[in-house]
Amino acid sequence: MAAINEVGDLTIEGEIGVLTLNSPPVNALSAPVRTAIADGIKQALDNPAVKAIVLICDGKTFIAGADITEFGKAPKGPSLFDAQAMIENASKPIVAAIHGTALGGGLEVALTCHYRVAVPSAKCGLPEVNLGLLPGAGGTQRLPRIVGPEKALDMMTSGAHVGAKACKEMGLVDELAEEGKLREGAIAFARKIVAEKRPLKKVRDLNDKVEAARGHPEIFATFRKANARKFRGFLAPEYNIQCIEAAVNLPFDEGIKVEQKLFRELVTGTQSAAQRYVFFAERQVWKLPDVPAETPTIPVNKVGVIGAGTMGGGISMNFLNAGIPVTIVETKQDALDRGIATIRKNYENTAKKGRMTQDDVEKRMSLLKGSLALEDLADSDLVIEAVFENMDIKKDVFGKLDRIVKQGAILATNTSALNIDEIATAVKRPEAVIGLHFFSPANVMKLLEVVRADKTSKPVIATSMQLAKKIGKIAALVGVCPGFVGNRILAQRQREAQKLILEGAMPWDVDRVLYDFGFPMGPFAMSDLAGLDIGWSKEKSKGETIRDQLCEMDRRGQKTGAGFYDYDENRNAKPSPVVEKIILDFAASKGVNRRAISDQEILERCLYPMVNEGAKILEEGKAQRASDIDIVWINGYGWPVYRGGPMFYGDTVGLDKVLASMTAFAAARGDDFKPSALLERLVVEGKGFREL
Ligand code: 3H9
Repeated sequence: MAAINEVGDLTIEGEIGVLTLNSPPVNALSAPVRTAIADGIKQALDNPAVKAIVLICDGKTFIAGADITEFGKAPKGPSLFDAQAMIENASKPIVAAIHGTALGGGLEVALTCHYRVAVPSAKCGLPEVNLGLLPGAGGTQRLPRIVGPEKALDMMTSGAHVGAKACKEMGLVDELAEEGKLREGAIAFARKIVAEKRPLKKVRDLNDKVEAARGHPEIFATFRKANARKFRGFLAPEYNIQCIEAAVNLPFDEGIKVEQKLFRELVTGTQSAAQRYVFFAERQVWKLPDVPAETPTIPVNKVGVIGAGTMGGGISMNFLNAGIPVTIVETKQDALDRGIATIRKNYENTAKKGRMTQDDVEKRMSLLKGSLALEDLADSDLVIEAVFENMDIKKDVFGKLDRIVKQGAILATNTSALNIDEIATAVKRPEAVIGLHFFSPANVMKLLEVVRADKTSKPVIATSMQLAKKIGKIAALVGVCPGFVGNRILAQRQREAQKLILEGAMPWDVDRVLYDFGFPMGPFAMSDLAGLDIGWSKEKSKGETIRDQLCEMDRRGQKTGAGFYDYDENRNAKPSPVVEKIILDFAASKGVNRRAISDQEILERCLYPMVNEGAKILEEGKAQRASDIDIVWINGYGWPVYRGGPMFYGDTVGLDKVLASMTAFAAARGDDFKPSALLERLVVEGKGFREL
């Protein structure tokens, strides 16, 4: 074996040269990897004994793409294009041998090879779209030439990782090797190519499929229309589509020019910067500086859930889906029956949509036990309480759990607002108490806030994070404070939204601005969806707020056909003249002189206090890092991923600008806008949150 460099080796096996890359963790196309490819291929081509070349990777995967950390830095070593040109124009056949994932630039390298062999467990994909990019190494022109424009549209705009068998069916993979025997299989395949004198197949020369689509612009029009909602606000899906159009309508080299131009636009733009940042933030969030990876964890084989309402039921489903038995406890038989029936109905609905078999439904339901006695939770490894949000009730439940549940178990609360340190005073083992704040619907929403209290032990934290991963959540570790991270920041936006409609805007103005920013809906549409009467009581209501007045008129949101908006029978929202009058009368009664409010003011008033609150959270150490706050807002509150979360957004706007606006607002409107000390310090230092 001859080393090419620190990440590449060339071995000669009879007439086959095997170029092996080994650059953990994912063989990304860093400068040394590109060098190893270019130099390794050259050596193999120069060696007269070699008749064909296999390109293979060590470690857990084939090349998983360009090295994302290199974007924006000065280029080093041979370009990817140079390495690919050497492969594609080689005088000897080159076979890509794929295991793990051939993604992005990795698949683009494989597409310049003359043949591709993969093990059945391998997956191929062009996931650049999820980084706000498009495949910028010829993938947009080569993939449609192999799989056809329709499949390329699906793959490139979803970023899906497609299994090797499906790849074989669509011609992306030429042969499947036996699992675990990729090297032998690829070498045997290469020998066969040589023996049969098969041609050097260049994907760039395959034109049948793109030519067949030429003159059919409806392929693209239909696709755009069908996905308009999904792609709203994102640049990358549209740019990917335009590249495939170019592949269909232009010669290969012209298509590459379109790809290059659009790639450059994306890679230098703010959307991709945000999406790349989120990629790393999603991985960073699991790392806990003071809870090292080797912290012992508690085996969780049995879960107890208290409360069979919407939240308790949703929480239970997460564990059932992961094959962990759940005992759910209620106080009344009918509530228990209703809760269990709802879980079954949810599963049956999934089965009806074909996303689960009836057998899967029964398997999950067989893991679920209902009970009216807390004593049945005695041998649970984890108990999650999801009862009414009332401190006395919660403390009472925890006091009982302390007496009943075995030592060593985790005692968790799903509270979204109450002080977990206080809840922990109800037990003699506060180190076992933690907050697991699920978001509704708990079986669907990705976010889990793991709330560490003062005395929570490290094994309890480590286990909670590990469990979150097991049930498919993205978890952020946060500290105890009112509303924790997510709702605490939300409160800022809600307060300003309410003030804005008093001062001069209408709910639909505020909603439109935030919708156009990229949120799935604005705060008033969200209130209508959730129900205006959450936390409202008819008996106590004195018409003191606009919400009180709406609820008193039975305008309680979508469910009553009216709230901040009027709704038709299909739940389409229309601005409401009734609400407009209520707001105007209300403002008049408070002596407010309403004025025209610009969209820019709405945006800044709603968003900058969120950035500022995030800074306070960091100052107080209630979140570990700015990017964790962004993860919370992207996964729990629909912050558009292409804007990177509130903290990234603050950096993008410029913290000096945020501070200037906050200071001006504070002068005119008081302490709600008081800038945080951290924000002020960062501006003085000329830094952003990302440099913390
Ligand atoms: C591209 O190719 C552009 C081209 O078209 C054009 C070029 C001109 N770069 O996810 P994991 C790190 S764009 C740098 O936890 P898994 C990751 O941060 C690229 N680093 O493992 C983590 O680091 P750490 C298109 C990368 O087994 C570690 O590797 N490709 C890259 O759960 C392990 O990652 C993609 O978008 C990278 N490309 O999943 C694929 N990838 O340990 C992106 C990973 O310090 N990657 N790292 O936290 C993935 O989807 C997953 O990492 C993969 C493995 C499925 C491969």
